[in-house]
Amino acid sequence: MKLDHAMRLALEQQQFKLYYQPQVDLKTGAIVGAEALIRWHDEALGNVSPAHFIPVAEETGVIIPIGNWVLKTAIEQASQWKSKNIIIAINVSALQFQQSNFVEIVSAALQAAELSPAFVELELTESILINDAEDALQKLQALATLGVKLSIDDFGTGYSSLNYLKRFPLNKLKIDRSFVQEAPDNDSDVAICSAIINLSHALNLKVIAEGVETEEQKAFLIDAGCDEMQGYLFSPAIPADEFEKLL
Ligand code: G
Ligand code: G
Ligand code: MN
Ligand code: NA
Repeated sequence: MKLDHAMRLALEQQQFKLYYQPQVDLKTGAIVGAEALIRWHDEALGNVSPAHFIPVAEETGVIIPIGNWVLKTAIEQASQWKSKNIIIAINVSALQFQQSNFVEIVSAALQAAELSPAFVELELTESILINDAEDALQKLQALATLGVKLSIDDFGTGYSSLNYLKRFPLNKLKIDRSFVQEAPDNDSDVAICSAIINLSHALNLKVIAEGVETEEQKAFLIDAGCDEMQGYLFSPAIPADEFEKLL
């Protein structure tokens, strides 16, 4: 497969980059976190969107070396930002999480970068939690014991089962941007966002809204008690040196 080969080459030739999108505390306005998002500029293909190549990487398995590169690179960056008190959120694919030594890979990257696990949050998808729940539980407990934070990405869009909210040692839910997009005009979206916020707090979880693009959405989320937001209203994902200027 052509794209698969291009991705392997891109890894070898260090063509992937990580950008960082700020996560902002809605009470204080402070930047409290950054989601690492992969970017790829290929000479022949131009900018290739992760929405395009990540699913292919998941199909072919090349997500494993790519995902491990993302982990290592984001953790090295987090180590440089230690004094800034921000948490780096890292996306984890199901296949990557299923590696039998996934916990050791995370732990080794933290040790190599001399970084406290408390600065790292892993963004899990609902599919990670439903595939082999016993294995997932074991790994998540080990990660939580290590001190890494755990969040559910795109909450509410996957094969949701509320069962895992009580079984797994989670820290945060990320409200999928599809529920934020039409708030506060769409009554169903308002109800869904409010319900996720209340559910999170009742379970002692933090909650962040993704894809916040307007002042109206932000005002609604503050009013509904949401803890954090992420979205173009504040900033898109940007290179590390630009992110530093925001801190
Ligand atoms: O950054 P956004 O631009 O276009 O990302 C598109 C999709 O790719 C999102 O679903 C996002 O979660 C995913 N994605 C971006 N970076 C990474 C990454 O480093 N690892 C994984 N597994 N997914 C990523
Ligand atoms: O699936 P995940 O939540 O990891 O995906 C993050 C994706 O959302 C990336 O593609 C990122 O570029 C995109 N994104 C971030 N902020 C916004 C926003 O305010 N609006 C929209 N439409 N997309 C956003
Ligand atoms: Mn994400
Ligand atoms: Na999302």
